[in-house]
Amino acid sequence: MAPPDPPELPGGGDPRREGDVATRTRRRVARPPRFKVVLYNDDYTPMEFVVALLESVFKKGPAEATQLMLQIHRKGSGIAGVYVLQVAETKVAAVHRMAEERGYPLRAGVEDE
Ligand code: TYC
Repeated sequence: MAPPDPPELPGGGDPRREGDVATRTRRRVARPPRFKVVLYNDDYTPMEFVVALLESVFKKGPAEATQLMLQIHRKGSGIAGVYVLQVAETKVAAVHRMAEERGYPLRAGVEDE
């Protein structure tokens, strides 16, 4: 009969091959890099539009969306969310498309985490 599998441990190492907890290397893939989607303030985009966009595109609740919009309004920019690159770029494109449809100058961008 085969010996039972060793327990799963943080880091994913295999005790049968590594032997020592302190020197074990990762066996599984690394976490993919993540990117911030930054939203920028401007003087023309209506506050209600930014709140609605934070709810629909970035899945914020109404209270968090309102607070974040006000923070961007006061400080000049704010982080709408953190995502893998392809998702971050899709969110930025959605912001720009929705703003342009209504003639608003709202801008968003992707930054390294
Ligand atoms: N400053 C805008 C106004 O007073 C509101 C606003 C907030 C615009 C956040 C953009 O990312 C933004 N209507």
